[in-house]
Amino acid sequence: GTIAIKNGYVFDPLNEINGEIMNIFIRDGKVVKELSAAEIKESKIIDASGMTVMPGGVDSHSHVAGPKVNTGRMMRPEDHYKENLKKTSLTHSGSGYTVPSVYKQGYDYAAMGYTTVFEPAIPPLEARHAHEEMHATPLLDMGGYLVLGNNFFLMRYLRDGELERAATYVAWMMKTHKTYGIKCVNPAGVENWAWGKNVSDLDEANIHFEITPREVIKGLAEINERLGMPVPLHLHANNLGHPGCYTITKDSLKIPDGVKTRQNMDVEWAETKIDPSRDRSIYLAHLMFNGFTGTTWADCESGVKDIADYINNRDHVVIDSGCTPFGEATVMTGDGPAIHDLYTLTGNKWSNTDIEMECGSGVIPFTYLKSNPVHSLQWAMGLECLLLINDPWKTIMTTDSPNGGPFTKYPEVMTWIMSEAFRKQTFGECHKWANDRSALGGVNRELSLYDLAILTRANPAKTIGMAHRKGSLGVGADGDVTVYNLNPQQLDANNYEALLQAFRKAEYTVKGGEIVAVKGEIVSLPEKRTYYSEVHVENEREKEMLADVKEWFRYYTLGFANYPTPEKYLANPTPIQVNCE
Ligand code: MFN
Ligand code: ZN
Ligand code: ZN
Repeated sequence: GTIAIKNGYVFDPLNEINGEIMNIFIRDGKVVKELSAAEIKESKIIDASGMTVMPGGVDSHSHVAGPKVNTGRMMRPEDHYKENLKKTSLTHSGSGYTVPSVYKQGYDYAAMGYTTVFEPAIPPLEARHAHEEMHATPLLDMGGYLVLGNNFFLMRYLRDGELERAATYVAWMMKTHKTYGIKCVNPAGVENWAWGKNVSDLDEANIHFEITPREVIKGLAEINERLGMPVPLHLHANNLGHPGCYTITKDSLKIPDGVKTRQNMDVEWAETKIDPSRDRSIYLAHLMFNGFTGTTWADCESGVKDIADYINNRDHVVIDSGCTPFGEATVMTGDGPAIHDLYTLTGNKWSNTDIEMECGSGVIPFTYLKSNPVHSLQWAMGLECLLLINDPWKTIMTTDSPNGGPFTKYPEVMTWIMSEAFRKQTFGECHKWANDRSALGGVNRELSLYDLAILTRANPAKTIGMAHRKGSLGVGADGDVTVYNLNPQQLDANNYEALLQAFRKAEYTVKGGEIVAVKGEIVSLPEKRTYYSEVHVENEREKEMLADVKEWFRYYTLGFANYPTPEKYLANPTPIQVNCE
């Protein structure tokens, strides 16, 4: 079919289109230059005059699938009462506020204009579960990063200096678990947590494996480029959520400085003006949670300015913010000890899991309060992450959903970064530490719709190597489009209610050329895709590596044959061919 989105103000940063009035044409799911007069007659037409048009939203870090997400759903019945959704003739019923059910999360994202979401932490042994939940999440094109920073094989290979074998192992793991990129969570520390310990320094060797966080980060960053991966190494740094953690964060970012990026995918690139390939060697997740100075919660301050200065002066880092809008959250992470810390602080019910030979995780409910000094500071720090880094192509807007708050709070975050008046309003309502202990109060920067399109579409897509089809309205891109009922000519940052309203419910969400949501209501449910990296390495290398893996696989409680995730677990499996050097 065909569709024409007419006369909207278009914001498409990958094509340097900044609010021009244009028509967007889509045929068979892809953006095309034009449609014939006959095709136009048959087309669906969206009249977007007076409205804002952007590529569909892309979320490069949101916890939406897999065992820890499901644990969050199971351990919080109270979360289900808060919001529930009645079944319609088209849509499934659903419930959940901070951790919605799979159906609801698909509808909620689409209602806000998002079409693509990547799950940031898939444990290899549980990849099937993660894929089943991605498969069941309607409307969203998805993919996930594989948790590898505390993997027995990798820690052993890296410690023994066997970089090539480690790279071959990672390539095999990507294919085997149908995942898209490399994730590293609290490197070397989660292994120690199996023994009730952690690591607190980049050069502290963990027990048994005797490998340091620095060695793991360096090894994985090098492997990432050697393999030609779509995504930079995706790092959840050590000491997360500890006062004083900003120094280890900054030092971690220095490790891959100088590792040359080599993204080598076999894809058809959509037309873009800006080079759509990734140019960063490290993606630091949820900077806010890693940006505290001080020694205790009583003396902590924001260290985001210091990290932002470093990032402003270097070109190899991209971050997502992990903003914390106030309210309820469910904190979930592969970083088990970080959850234990929050348990000792709050006494809330919590869960912790060890995934044999591979990784771990934890989950705990958490509420960010405007009356709380630290939570107010955290709110300010999340916004600092997006406003103190000068180049928007180095930042991505997230709440690390549901860690800082659920993704349905994005409209608030979008409005805070666009409106100083809205920030002032919140400063007035929250604890004074937000102002006293961060630099946010002195920031008068207000992002434009063009900047916003970078932070929520173009840059997440470019960063994770999806700009060949996402985050762009260039010819050949996927026909994913958001139309917001917002007239850029009449945009008034002081009228933040209008911004909030426009962002909460997109006027139209178009996915693959089909209208899927109108004013927040789901109107169709086209098929979705799952992307993963099929990394090609030499057969002989793989054989040799597998002989070793099979030998050690005796220690798994699972048979080797039951380890892989077959393609049938994926919705429209879409391998990205990746060529190792
Ligand atoms: C991400 O995985 C991911 O997430 C993330 O909540 C995570 O009391 C895992 O509640 C956190 N302390 C305080 O609020 C401040 C200290 C307190 C004190 O101890 O003294 N200070 C005051 O009360 C100030 C009093 C003066 C004043 O100014 O009012 C705690 C509390 C907290 C702190 C709580 N920390 C946790 C933060 C959340 C989530 C970390 C990590 C999180 C982990 N990825 O005159 C006057 O004005 C009086 C002034 C007052 C006075 O001095 O008395 C997954 O992949
Ligand atoms: Zn994380
Ligand atoms: Zn996260």
